[in-house]
Amino acid sequence: MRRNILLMLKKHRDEFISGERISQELGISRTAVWKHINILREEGYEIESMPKNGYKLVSSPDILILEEIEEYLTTNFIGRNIYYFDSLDSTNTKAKEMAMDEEEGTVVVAEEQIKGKGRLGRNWVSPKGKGIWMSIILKPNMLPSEVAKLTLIGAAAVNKALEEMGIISYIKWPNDIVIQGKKVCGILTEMSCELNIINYVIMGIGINVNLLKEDFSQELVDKATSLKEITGRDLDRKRLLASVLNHFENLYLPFKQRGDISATIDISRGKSLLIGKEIRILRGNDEKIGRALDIDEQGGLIIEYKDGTREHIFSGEVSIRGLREYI
Ligand code: BT5
Repeated sequence: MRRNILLMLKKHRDEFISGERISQELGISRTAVWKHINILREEGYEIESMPKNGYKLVSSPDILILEEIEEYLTTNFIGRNIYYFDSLDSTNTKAKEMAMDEEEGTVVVAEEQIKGKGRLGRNWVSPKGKGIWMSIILKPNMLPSEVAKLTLIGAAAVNKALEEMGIISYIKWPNDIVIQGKKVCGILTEMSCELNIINYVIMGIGINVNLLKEDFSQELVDKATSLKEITGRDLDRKRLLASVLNHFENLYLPFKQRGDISATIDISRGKSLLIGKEIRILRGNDEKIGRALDIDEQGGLIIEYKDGTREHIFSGEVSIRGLREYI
């Protein structure tokens, strides 16, 4: 019910709407309307009320609930169901708990993560209200070996969404978004599968939106940054979140339906931070040096070694040689 009241207020954003009209349209008493309005106020909505005129929505809180996101969404199924939490250990962990019972495209968002996860058990800094910490539940009907490509789709979607906001970013294959040599976004793709069947995939995306330098530890401050640090202004998390989901669906659908990942590969190549550079490739304890030549049609990074041999790698840890910073 509260959602419907909010939708009515949003529809008549710049005008008053009477309590009587709300109560009639929604079939509830005027006292009930008033109670819901008060709860909305407690949630951070600024609602003006005038005895004769009714209610007017003045401003909405900066929270990532569906009601706030959906006006920017153009998707059919990605993000049409959003579970919102004030605080979680990790949105990926929560999404995994929920995945078997949820529809594909369901999103889990938290304002903060207490134990945000990176790859290989690493930590992801996720302070309250400053970033986009979310996980998308996916149920693609494909071989588990195809799943690494989803990370590239996630990275391309974030790159495109930032571009839409006038921010140029680069993709450090396979899972980082980098601006001015520092990481602003990381992606953690996890999967549950049996033999050749995927039960679900969790695509965790963390974007540093309005974090300040002091939000990062001493050690991180040289390798991590936020969109606010880069642009000097607060960015609209709701619009950005919706835009990432919109781009994600656009890039994901052809892949899910026909295995077509070409649009993503174009972005991965065009915005690649690695192509043409000498890089260090770390896999387990094995470290190799090579030159990143290109990204192939399957999303693999093509590397040429000193002896002229080439290899296509599909996962791993890479860094650019000779650069001391994070990349
Ligand atoms: C990643 O791992 O980049 C994947 C990060 C995924 C985070 C999202 S948030 C929503 C969802 N729920 C989760 O629990 N996780 C996902 P990796 O490539 O391993 O990078 C991790 C490393 O990045 C750390 O060891 C730090 O050095 C650095 N780091 C930690 N927090 C950071 C931050 N907020 N911004 C930039 N770098 C960070």
